[in-house]
Amino acid sequence: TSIYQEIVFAKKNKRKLLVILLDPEKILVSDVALLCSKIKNAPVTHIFLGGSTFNGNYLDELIVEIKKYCTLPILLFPGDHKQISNEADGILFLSLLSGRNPDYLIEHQINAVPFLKKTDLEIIPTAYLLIESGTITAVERVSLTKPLDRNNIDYVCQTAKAGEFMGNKLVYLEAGSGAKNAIPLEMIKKVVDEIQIPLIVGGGISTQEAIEKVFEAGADMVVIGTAFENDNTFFN
Ligand code: 1GP
Repeated sequence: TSIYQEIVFAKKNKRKLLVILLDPEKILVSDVALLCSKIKNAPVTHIFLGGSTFNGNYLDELIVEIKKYCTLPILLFPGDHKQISNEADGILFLSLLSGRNPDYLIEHQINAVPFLKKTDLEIIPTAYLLIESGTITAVERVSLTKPLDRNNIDYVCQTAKAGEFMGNKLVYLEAGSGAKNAIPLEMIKKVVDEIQIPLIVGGGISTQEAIEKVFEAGADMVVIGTAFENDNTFFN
């Protein structure tokens, strides 16, 4: 079975999925063994690997090293086509539907094709929606796009639904790494009612209680980056 089928299966069975986002820029290959021992003690189901500014150096080596210690599925979460490695299991093929920069809607995706054709990665088309979070986050800075208004839930729902109609398999509501304000729970509930496909929520989620609330609101996958980066014992 594919990683995506397992995500859909988990959604159907209301089994919540917890993702650790690792930013390759912040990890040394020599740190991986220890890092993986911490991940093993945590109720984590998937690893996302990527960042807005990573140049792709050592990505293969890093993934090979992670796979020595950890059997969780690794999905690339790339900022651009330089962050593609056949050592991973799959890739979120993101389209930044909240923004109006054609580079992040289609140009990077086109440029990724020659690289993707050399891999057997599972490709999961994902509608990626950046939501305003009280601070300017890396996604906004790097993509040169404005996030969606966090108070205009109807428009966010419409965008998510458009993403589904376009054939995306996942919707990712992103507040941005280290966001001051995470995605509003009310927004998560409304988007879940609107779409049939699984929903990923991330950005600025920094406590166990917050994770629980996001799951209760209906998210299928929750992504934790900064909280685990700052404290490797976060889940213990
Ligand atoms: C960012 O959604 C992820 O792309 C995770 O954000 O670093 O704030 O947990 P945090």
